[in-house]
Amino acid sequence: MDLSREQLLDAYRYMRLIREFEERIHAEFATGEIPGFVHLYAGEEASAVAVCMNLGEPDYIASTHRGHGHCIAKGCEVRAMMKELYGRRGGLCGGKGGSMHIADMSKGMMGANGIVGGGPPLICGAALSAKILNTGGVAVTFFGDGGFNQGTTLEAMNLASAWKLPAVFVLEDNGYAESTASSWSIGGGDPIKRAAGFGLVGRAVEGHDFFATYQTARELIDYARAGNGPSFLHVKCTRFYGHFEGDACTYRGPGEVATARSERDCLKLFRDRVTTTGLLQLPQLDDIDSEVAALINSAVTEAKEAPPPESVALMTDVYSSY
Ligand SMILES: Cc1ncc(C[n+]2csc(CCOP(=O)(O)OP(=O)(O)O)c2C)c(N)n1
Ligand SMILES: [Mg+2]
Repeated sequence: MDLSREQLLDAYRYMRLIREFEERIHAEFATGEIPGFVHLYAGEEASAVAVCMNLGEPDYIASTHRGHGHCIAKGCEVRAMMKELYGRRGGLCGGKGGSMHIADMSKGMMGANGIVGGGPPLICGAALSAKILNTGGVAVTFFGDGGFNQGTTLEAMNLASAWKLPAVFVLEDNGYAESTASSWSIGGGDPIKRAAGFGLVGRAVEGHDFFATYQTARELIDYARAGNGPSFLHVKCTRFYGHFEGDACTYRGPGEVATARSERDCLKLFRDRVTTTGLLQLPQLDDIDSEVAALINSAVTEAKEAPPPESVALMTDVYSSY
């Protein structure tokens, strides 16, 4: 493991930031103040952070409807994200996009996406441009097990292979697409075999293990950066909340989430590993928890106090001029 202590602290800070963001949104959404639909990423933090810690300036990611974690991991500003969720002025997309349409091209974040399977075609464009312009960049798309069964994803994997693009396809398999179990819905059973059918190198990883996910993502991203073409990462993970806020979760087994929270919580496992090996000390991690809690608190207060977008904003960002 080539991570310095500073990088380990960063990894923990990002994962905690995502968790705190999501836990707070869970509580705030229940008050009715946040408009639209919200899908929480809590439980899956290690995937976004482990992948994005291997990315930098020239790299792009495309996300999903469950996109807060990807946005935070790629460096989107958290206060502006919070305003975006509340639909307020100063939001990352002017308060006009909301949870499912957060984007920040200046950070290489091509957008959360309300269209399941919308991300994979987008990264073919970003990866093609990186290849032609020789920027050294890599493009990564995250998608769920439901998104993995969309035609757009299969076409994008094929195109990336035919064009030998610096692209990485990250399947976040959290066990369900809405209420449909991925163990039932993925024809052929093994996602890696499907990706291999398109010529993609594939790896699988337990997504609650930050270290394994970081190392495996690193190999695949390095492979793309070196000009070897696209690859596929099957991240096995669990979401701690329902498909959307308000989901009664009747399709989940009794104790399923409680077991995941006690045995497969990426933050708990990270804390155990770095403290038992002496890489970091508990007070360092507790300090980060307090810093992050204060940041999220003030982000929520600011978002609630911010005014809505001005009415003239209705007419901006509608068309793009090239
Ligand atoms: C093209 C399209 N079809 C259907 C939907 C409705 N829909 C929204 S999320 C979702 C399930 C997605 O499941 P998955 O890809 O596993 O992601 P997860 O919610 O588990 O993160 C569906 C069917 C949609 N938004 N877009
Ligand atoms: Mg899913």
